[in-house]
Amino acid sequence: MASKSDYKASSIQVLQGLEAVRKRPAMYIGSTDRNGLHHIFTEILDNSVDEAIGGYCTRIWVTLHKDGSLSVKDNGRGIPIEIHSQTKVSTLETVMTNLHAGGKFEEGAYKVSGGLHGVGMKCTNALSEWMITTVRRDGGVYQQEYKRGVPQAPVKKVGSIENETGTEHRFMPDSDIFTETDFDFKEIVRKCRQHAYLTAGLRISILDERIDEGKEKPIFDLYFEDGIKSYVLFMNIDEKMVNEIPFYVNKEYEGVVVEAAIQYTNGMDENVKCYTNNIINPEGGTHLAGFRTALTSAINTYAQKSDLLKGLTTSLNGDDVREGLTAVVSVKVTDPQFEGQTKIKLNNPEVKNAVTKVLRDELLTYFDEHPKEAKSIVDKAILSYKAKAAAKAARDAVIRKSALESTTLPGKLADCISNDPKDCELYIVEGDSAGGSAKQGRDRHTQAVLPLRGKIINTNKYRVDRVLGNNEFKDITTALGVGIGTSLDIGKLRYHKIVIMSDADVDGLHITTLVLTLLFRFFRPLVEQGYVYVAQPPLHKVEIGKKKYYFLNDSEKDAFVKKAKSAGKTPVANRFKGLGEMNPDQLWETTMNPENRALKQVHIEDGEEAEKTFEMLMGSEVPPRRRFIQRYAKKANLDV
Ligand code: 0RA
Repeated sequence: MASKSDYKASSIQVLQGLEAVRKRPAMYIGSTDRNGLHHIFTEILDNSVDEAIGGYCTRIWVTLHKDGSLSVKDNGRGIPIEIHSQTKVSTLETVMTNLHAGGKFEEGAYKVSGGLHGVGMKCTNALSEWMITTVRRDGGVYQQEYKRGVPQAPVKKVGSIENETGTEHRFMPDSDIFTETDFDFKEIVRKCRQHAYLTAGLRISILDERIDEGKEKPIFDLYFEDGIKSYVLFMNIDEKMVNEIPFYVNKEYEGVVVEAAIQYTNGMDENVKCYTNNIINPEGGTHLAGFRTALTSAINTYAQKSDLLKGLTTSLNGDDVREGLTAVVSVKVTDPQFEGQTKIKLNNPEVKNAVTKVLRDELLTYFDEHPKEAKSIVDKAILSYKAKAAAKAARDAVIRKSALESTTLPGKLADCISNDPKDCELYIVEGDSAGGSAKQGRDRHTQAVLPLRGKIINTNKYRVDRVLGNNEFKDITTALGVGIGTSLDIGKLRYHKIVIMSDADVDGLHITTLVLTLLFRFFRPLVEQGYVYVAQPPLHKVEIGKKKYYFLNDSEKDAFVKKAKSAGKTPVANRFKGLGEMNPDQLWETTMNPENRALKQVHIEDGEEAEKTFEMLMGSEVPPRRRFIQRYAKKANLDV
């Protein structure tokens, strides 16, 4: 037994540890909202799942009690209760209060705790108003009770039991800590379901006792005899299968346990989920890399050996073998390393090798033993290969035939005199009448004008061949002179300023967006390198006698009018309806003259944001687009 002074010394350590957790709970469990609340359940569940992964536990019971507490019970070995050599108190107390004790207990095999905020049972204990842990082992029932993490007495034996072992935790989340203390049954089921799929043979039962008397209490029994093989079948439940019999492997290689299940659908989508120690890695990592290498290599090897690649000029590539692929890759690693703060990508280099090795060998065996499935999988990949090759050939042919071949400048382009691109500007102008004004009003030496007559194509909505056939697209492409696609050469750009000029109303904004979308999709380097601008035509004209003043917005105009009136003048204000309303001189003065004009340079601050904005504006989803245009139309300001 521990001496009195030992017990005291350890209690001080416990208090210090608890204080840290209770003072800054978010640092340990992420947040103190609904997510944090469910996180302290996860910490407890994960420990029982670890016991199951180790092969010592087959059942877990989760109960949501009427009083608001939650319990997790397992039939594992039971947390050891004997006195810990370093801390001089029970091992149970040591792990529940996380006294810093190294050694045996810490050396668990494949710990789930490699995930985000893997902080252990101590945190759940510290953040619970009360917690009771019961251990059944060695013929006895042992118990310890805690309040806000503080043990109320040493572990004591409360009964005897034969032939039963396991651990049971029951805890009441502390309402001083959490903004919400009601557990969500669905969320609990979701977390348990994932573990059940990933731990073949483990049965997790969930009971909600909070339901009123007389009503049926929900019970959930999660059990998947075939683990991730069941998971893959479940993911494909509504699909047509290419290989009815899924591929499945579960093997250890140099300390890494590799488990994978694969089944192809006849669709196009790829759906691969990766896990490390039962934690999902949304961005994959070394296990995904190994998996892809093995899959491509094994399929090519088998296809070659079976003489299935006749007529193909190269081997099948990664894209080909991943079309229609549904797979789960789950690895167990003793010391998982993740990339970045969020730990969503696995980094252990040895895992790639292990996954490649195990999967390559086992896939080849599977192919040999299931020639029918193997041929279907290879045929599917070949189909993808051929479809891609055909699409590329067609695209190349169209590109060559259209934009790139025609070098004669479009007839409606009024080019400038200068040949030095640095000095030259191309005004892309909406509509014929505005185009006419711009042609007359411009500085012919440096300013070229391309009026757009027809409707400019929405390049986000149509396939490349349609876009390339569009006359307005061809005109812009030839005028720019840089070519497109892989042959785009920015050195050939004929104008260093490309200015989109359209009306400051909703239609004008729409046209501007269409042109920007086109430039963004087909001439992105021009946008990235700052060659693209949007002109800012004025909205208002104010005349005082013979003098004319122009304003970009309402507030500037109003202020001017007010001031002029207070000086006894009689200003006459007019709103421009469109560019076409201005005569050539006015257009030059207000919008094209480098001395007066306000040009807006188009920036890609964040490529992805820009892409999303274009998607939204130009994609086929109408309501968000309408909202965006309505919201921003007044500002007439598309600063991407
Ligand atoms: C380490 C060693 C042993 C049991 C456990 C951990 C254990 C921990 C938890 C947490 C929840 N349920 C658990 N079940 C088991 C025992 C080692 C032995 O008996 O030799």
